[in-house]
Amino acid sequence: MDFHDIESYQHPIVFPPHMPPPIVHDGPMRVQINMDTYIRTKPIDEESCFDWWTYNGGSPGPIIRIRLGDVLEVHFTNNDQSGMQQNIDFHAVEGPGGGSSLLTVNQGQEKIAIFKPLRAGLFLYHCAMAPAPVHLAQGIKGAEGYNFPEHTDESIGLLADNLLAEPGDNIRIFFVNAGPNLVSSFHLIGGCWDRVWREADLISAPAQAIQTTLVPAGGCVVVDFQPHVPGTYTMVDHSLFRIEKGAVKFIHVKGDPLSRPDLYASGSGHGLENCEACKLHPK
Ligand SMILES: [Cu+2]
Repeated sequence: MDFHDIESYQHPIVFPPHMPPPIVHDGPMRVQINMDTYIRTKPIDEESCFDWWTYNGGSPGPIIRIRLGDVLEVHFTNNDQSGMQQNIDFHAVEGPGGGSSLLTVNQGQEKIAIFKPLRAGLFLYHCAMAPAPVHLAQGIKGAEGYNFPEHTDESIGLLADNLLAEPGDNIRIFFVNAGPNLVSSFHLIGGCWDRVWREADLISAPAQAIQTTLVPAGGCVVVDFQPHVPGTYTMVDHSLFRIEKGAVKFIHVKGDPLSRPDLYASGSGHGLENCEACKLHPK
């Protein structure tokens, strides 16, 4: 069947931590997404700004969510103000450059490429123009997912940059290590990953009860956590010096941490105590 004979729909532009809506179509579809790239200056703290090289203004770029059997039609325009060439290497695309050979665009140019992903999973996409480590470090990357696990569609409360949940919720995290150089030891302080689709292998059954999972540079993982005890949990790279570089996020589970004395209690009548200016265990 020719790609053009397949019914098409426009993929929405949705940035993490939000997720594109669940897929409702039955048969294969031609999923069209309009992507572009430009430089966007944004603050990274109170004092400094950074010139992000973005997809659609985001770093990371929009999440692409399709189903195996669909074809992906990417319309890619280079709106980069500096005149650089840019492209997209999709880790899920089989063929030279993961598609980047078809999507290398000059300033002001648009190219269209059509791909049929062959494997389920969560994948990185990124710009692969030389020098690729520089392009990645400048932020030009994103995530694509094919056949996410069941029950990926429930919404989750967001509190600023951090996750807000209730005891008993299933918290699912789609974690991408864009690299380009270092591996990540993804750990949850105060909890444990109940299910781990290691290296985002969504075809095999998930591993269970993993304290720290290794995510390679240019790789991903999908994890579930079902909290029982209220309180604040901290997602870190257990190479903990990276906390000082910002590699830390929190899951706030509503309620009193001492409301589950069957699981977590003081034997001496003391309350919770955290060190001053603690970046790991905020109240
Ligand atoms: Cu680039």
